[in-house]
Amino acid sequence: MEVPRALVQVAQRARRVVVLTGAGMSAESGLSTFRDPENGLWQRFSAQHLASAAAWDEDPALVWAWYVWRFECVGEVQPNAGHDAIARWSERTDLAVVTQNVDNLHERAGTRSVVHLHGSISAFRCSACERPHAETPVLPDEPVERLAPPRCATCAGLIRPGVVWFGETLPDRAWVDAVAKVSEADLVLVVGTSGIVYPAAGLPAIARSEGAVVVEINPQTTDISDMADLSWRETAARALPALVD
Ligand code: BJW
Ligand code: ZN
Repeated sequence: MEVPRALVQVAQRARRVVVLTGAGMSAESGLSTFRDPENGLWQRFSAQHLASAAAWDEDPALVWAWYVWRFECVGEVQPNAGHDAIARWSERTDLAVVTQNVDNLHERAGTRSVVHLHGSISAFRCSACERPHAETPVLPDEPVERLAPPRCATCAGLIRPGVVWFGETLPDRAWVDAVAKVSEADLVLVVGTSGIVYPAAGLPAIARSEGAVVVEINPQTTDISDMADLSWRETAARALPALVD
């Protein structure tokens, strides 16, 4: 595999690297992206009825069942060669991952510095008092359409997934960390995101305005492509090992 020469040079020289990842990063592990025209989650399920606070208020059992299924899917897959390559790179470079993904595949591959902009599918909390809920959800034998969410041991409020839905603000700490990291970076690699969802989609522009080189790795053209210094039309699991090793 031929790595673009300009990218080899900038990667060798970069002292601080940020890898900004989206659902395409985990596609080759077997997790669906959101907006793939054939198999994307939003082709098969309604974002409006599942990934918003209004959906939760209206039908928490529908939303809970869907996230329990997603939680189970994450447990069944493994980090791919792209996650592994980033983890190896992080051992020899000042590298941070800023991810929109709610899976834990970067951590399972061994990357230590991971900022989760949209929360985590395995972090549950009370929707009323916000206390974390450590118990793993009870998984049904087969996928079900509705499942009653558990109740908080302290206030009996409903337990919700610790993810960021449309219309909700990102966790303060994660957003502040992400802006700081891309502002200090020499190289920001944008891997497997459509660049549609804000404010995460604004990070590459912040990085460029602060002097970083922005390189996209994505088999498709995206909303980031025009502003990137370079777009490499490859998949994450093919491109990243070629770049890193
Ligand atoms: C591969 C590959 C391979 C495939 N290798 N690549 C108008 C303008 C600006 C903003 C807004 C607006 N109207 C509304 C908003 C706000 C809204 C927003 O941005 N909406 C847009 C859709 C327009 N944003 C929000 O609401 C955010 N909060 C916010 O703004 O707070 C302030 C506020 C508060 C109150 C009112 C208003 C504002 C929160 C956003 C939360 C997003 N949540 C989700 C669900 C998370 C939980 C869950 O997992 O269920 O996050 S939505 C979903 O999209 C998920 C993802 O993290 C996110 C981004 O998707 P991603 O990762 O880019 O995936 P895809 O599928 O889109 O793209 C995959 C890419 O991979 C593709 O390009 C493929 O080509 C590529 N690919 N195979 C490499 N092998
Ligand atoms: Zn509670």
